[in-house]
Amino acid sequence: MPVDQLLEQLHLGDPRSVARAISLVEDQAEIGQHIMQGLDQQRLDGALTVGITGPPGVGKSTLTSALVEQLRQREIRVGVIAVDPSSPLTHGALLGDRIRMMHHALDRDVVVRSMATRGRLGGLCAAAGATRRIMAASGCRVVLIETVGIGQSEMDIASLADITVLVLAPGFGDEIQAMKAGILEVVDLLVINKADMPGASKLRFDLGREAAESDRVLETVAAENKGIEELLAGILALEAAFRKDGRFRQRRQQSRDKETVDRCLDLLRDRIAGLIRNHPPADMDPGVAAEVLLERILHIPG
Ligand SMILES: Nc1nc2c(ncn2[C@@H]2O[C@H](COP(=O)(O)OP(=O)(O)O)[C@@H](O)[C@H]2O)c(=O)[nH]1
Ligand SMILES: [Mg+2]
Repeated sequence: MPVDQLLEQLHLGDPRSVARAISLVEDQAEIGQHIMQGLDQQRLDGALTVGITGPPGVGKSTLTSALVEQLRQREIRVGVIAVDPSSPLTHGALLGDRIRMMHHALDRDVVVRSMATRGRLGGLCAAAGATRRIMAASGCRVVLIETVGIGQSEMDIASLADITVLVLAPGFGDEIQAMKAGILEVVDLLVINKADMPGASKLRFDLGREAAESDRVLETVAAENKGIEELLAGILALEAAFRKDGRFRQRRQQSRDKETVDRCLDLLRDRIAGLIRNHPPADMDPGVAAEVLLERILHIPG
């Protein structure tokens, strides 16, 4: 299919064209760049990306699915990106996510994409960034990105998002001990899921006074759709506030810059590896070899 036609179908929301476009961009084909440049800028600006992160097992996928349900009730088209940073050997997690999204499988206004890190976080950020833009251009008003973990790398992926939601659950409080002070500085909303389980109020207490008193801490029972409407309302209220006070624009710029750096580093890594393969450095100290190579690479036109 010619790229113009693909773009036209994509902007009409055709699921297969969306999937095809994402694959072409992931393969870093030249056509991928044409696609990215042809995306409707207004739709990109208007769409909201929400990062949903937290330790495995707290209920992120269940919560994501419940949010999708809630959005669809409001007839809002939604994209979901499920990121699995584990090795390709544990595809079980990805599959689980897919199955949980199954009841949306026939809904053409729910666009789902899973991706694995393949050990390249920079590449992943770039891929997730491009994917959310394609989804947005296809008419998704909201794109949810589910990532596992609360480490720096997951926060990096989450930093792609306009709004970040950290999900915790009773029994998972230990994971955040190290960062509990100021946790609300890194995330926009904190969700205590599995509020039906004993320990939910203790978790809230453990998060400290700041968190306990904040209206940015919400409780949900994702498995029973409880608190989801309030969570969505909270997300949309934050979006409105951020758009008004300029933070939305500022974050978009930051995430674009970060994506650009990541993309550069990826390209550079490939090019350097190629150079070393073709012209193995003589018996040089790697530190010296790196200096020499970098000097050369920065002077060689692509
Ligand atoms: N009791 C209870 N269990 C839940 C809730 N939400 C999710 N779960 C269960 O927790 C387990 C992990 O959920 P999942 O969504 O896969 O977590 P993820 O690894 O964070 O994506 C599953 O067995 C869910 O059914 C909840 O609100 N309450
Ligand atoms: Mg999950």
